[in-house]
Amino acid sequence: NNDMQINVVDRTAPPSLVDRIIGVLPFKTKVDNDHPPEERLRAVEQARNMSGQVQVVAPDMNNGHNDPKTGGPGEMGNPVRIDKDKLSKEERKKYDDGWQNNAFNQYVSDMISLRRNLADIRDPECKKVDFHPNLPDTSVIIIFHNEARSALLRTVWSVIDRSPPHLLKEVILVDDFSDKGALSVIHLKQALDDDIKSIKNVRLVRTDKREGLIRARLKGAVVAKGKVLIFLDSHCECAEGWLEPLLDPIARNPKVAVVPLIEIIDDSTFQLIGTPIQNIQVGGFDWNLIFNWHVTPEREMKRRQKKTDPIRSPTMAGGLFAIDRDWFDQLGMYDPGMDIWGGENLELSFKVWQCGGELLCAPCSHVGHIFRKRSPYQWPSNVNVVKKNTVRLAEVWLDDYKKYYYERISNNLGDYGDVSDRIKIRERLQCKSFKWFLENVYPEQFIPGESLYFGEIRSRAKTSVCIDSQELEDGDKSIIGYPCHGQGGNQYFLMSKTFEIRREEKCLDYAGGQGELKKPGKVVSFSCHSMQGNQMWKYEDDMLRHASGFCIELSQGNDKDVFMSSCEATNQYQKWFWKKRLNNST
Ligand code: LR7
Ligand code: MN
Repeated sequence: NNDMQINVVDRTAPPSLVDRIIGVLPFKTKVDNDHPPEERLRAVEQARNMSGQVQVVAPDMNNGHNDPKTGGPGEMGNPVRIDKDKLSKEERKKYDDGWQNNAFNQYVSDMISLRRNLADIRDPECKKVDFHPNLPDTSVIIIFHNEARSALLRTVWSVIDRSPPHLLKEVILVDDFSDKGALSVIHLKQALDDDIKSIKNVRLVRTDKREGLIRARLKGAVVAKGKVLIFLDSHCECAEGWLEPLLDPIARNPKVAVVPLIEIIDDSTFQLIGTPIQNIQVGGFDWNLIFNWHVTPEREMKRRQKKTDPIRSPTMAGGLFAIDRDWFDQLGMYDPGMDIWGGENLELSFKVWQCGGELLCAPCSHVGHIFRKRSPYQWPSNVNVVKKNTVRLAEVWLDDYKKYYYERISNNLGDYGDVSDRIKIRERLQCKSFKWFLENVYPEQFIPGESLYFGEIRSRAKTSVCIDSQELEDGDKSIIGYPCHGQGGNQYFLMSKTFEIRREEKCLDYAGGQGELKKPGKVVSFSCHSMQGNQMWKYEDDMLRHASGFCIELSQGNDKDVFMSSCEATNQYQKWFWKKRLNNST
């Protein structure tokens, strides 16, 4: 009795796909927009299982993308777009709660198959790589606190479905004391226990109290049996071929930590697109000791022979990496004095390099991660844990360079506990200095004390006016003239060795030089990209000359406008005082 059909429509797909008939369901259902997502999802799953005899029809099953081949929302990493205004009242509540609880679109996550297919996003060259014949086996450790069940299980399934079984010793889930709402301990425990019962080699351990991600990972590490440990966040998806490229460098040298190419899973649509191999970025950090990305330096591109060769990276983001278990152990694993979140990524990065290892990015290993715009879970209210963790790592690994961080927290270190055990590890392993690390691993790093000029930049024509990089309320990032206040902040600039005019991670940038040569443009304060170009300046004869040949000029008519114009050595409005650094002492 094939009297009814399931209609699956994708409103964003080209019309030719919309009415494509895949089959007819042998039962009476019409599933459309007004049905709850579970029902819609089930219908599609059914349709999928019956391929051949099943018809997929048309209503927009999730107001989203359905892959015409497989019928499921989000298949192949396609986006799922929800028009939330079209949801029923109850659905709308679920949708809003999902965002509220997770800081990502749980409603969409719940619609997508736990085992969705992803496109093979590897570079074709990756399929030709000969991996080491004896790759070590691995324990994959996934820690979570109040994670959405669908996101967590999709992480687990992506590991299981896309890892060669002989290389995957086990998956260890560490529940860091989940305690919230639908994920109450009991609920999640029961659900998860059921969820994983049938999955071979998945183990679940739980902390007895909220430990934070650092100690949660330690808990997983000590019970792990694999030769290599791989850590993942609980909202990831491993793509085709992700595992071998992470293990290969470790098979050749156990003293390396290897990170995959971290792909963005869109927090709203769950779209996952691959990064082209030539656009890989490596990790750095700023002097607030915050991890950041930057372009792979030219010297590193040249050092490698093939585009599939691992790339040296000064630091790692922290959540996704592989490391030899014994070596991780020798390195003292993580600092168990670090709480909740933060700092552990740089601590591990620095000690890997300083203690004789290497940190590599494997260009053929792609793992998606849901990047969130805020943290959805509870943080301690009485202590700044990120600062505490960061001071701990600065004390142990940064030598004199810790002063740059301390200046940025007003030398107020707070109570960071005892780090003497961690210092002993550094001594025992005879690790190299932070200076060595900066010179050899991260020579691009901006070092404030090695800047050429520093402090306020004061007009000579109007000596009470300084260049100021305050960001105006309308989002205008142009620099302006402003009464000199002597307080540093927006008026404190440094010229780096590479001729940037910097304020922390922002650089003076002028983009109008090429092309419209005659047109005076605004100078903006823009994220430093360390590629010189529009961020390269010269300070000579009191003039601030841009790489384009134009100079910074203060308006004669008012004290606020600052713009670029043709350099004239006689023009006082182009003359500025800036202090030269005489030695490396500040
Ligand atoms: O108390 C907690 N207990 C936990 O178990 C807090 C968190 N967690 C879990 C959490 O469920 C998640 O699985 O720890 C994992 C990481 O927490 P997130 O997802 O809130 O962190 P993040 O992705 O925002 O932050 C990045 O930096 C962190 C610094 O401590 C960790 O190293 C994260 O693992 C790391 N994530 C990544 O590197 C993914 C790529 C992001 C980038 C850049
Ligand atoms: Mn994360």
